[in-house]
Amino acid sequence: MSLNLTKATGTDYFLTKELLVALLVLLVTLVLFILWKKSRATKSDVLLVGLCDSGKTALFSYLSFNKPIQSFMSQVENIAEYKSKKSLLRLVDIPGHERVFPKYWEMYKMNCKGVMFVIDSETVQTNICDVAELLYRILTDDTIQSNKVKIMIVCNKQDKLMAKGAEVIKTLLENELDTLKLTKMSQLESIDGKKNKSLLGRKKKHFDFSHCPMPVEFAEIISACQDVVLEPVVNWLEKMQ
Ligand SMILES: Nc1nc2c(ncn2[C@@H]2O[C@H](COP(=O)(O)OP(=O)(O)O)[C@@H](O)[C@H]2O)c(=O)[nH]1
Ligand SMILES: [Mg+2]
Repeated sequence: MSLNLTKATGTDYFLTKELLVALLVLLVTLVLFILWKKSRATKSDVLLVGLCDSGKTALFSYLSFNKPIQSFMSQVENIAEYKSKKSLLRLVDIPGHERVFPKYWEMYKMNCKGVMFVIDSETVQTNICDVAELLYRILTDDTIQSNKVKIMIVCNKQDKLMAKGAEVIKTLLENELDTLKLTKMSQLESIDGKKNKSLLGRKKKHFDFSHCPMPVEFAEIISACQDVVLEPVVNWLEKMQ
């Protein structure tokens, strides 16, 4: 009798221990999930990046104040709140000058939810190397990739006579990014002698934006002159949560 009791108590003890472990695992998962949700929810910045003169400040001022603000050679960031239907965002216009860009990029990328990559559609073909180099840096950034930050390639200045459309710009960029990808891969290989994984897209395939781990969209806009057209960008911001 007393032996049976001991056995029963032992099994109970074992079951209770298992239950406790399961509860503990559940609790830790729950805490981690809440922390993860919270960290995603607190990311609220949408960064405007691009070469100088692409129209970042013009776009920033129309989105924030519905009118142009005086644009000097921006050396510091412009910040304003943006209320979308789903969330309160913060727009940050990052200076494009290569001397100051890295400092602001490092400062704001951690809290970033979306990137608007602004392009001057008129001069894009002549500046394709610089445009692609900057875009490559953003698309291959560890933080941007692991947080699956949404990217919008904003083809600005569509009112200009010689402006290229989004489809043409997409092809130009895919070709240039593919060349860059191969160059960077061979540079990495020559440094450590190993066959490296591609940092952008798929290793043996021509680069295509659909190979990126984050969603990349294109839009055509006009952010200065009489007929400002911002609808695609506004719709993209509205979807952000
Ligand atoms: N025609 C035209 N000019 C634009 C457009 N967007 C910006 N600009 C002009 O391009 C110049 C550079 O714009 P800015 O916003 O200062 O560029 P940022 O250096 O990227 O901030 C300014 O003279 C703007 O008025 C556009 O959509 N169409
Ligand atoms: Mg500016």
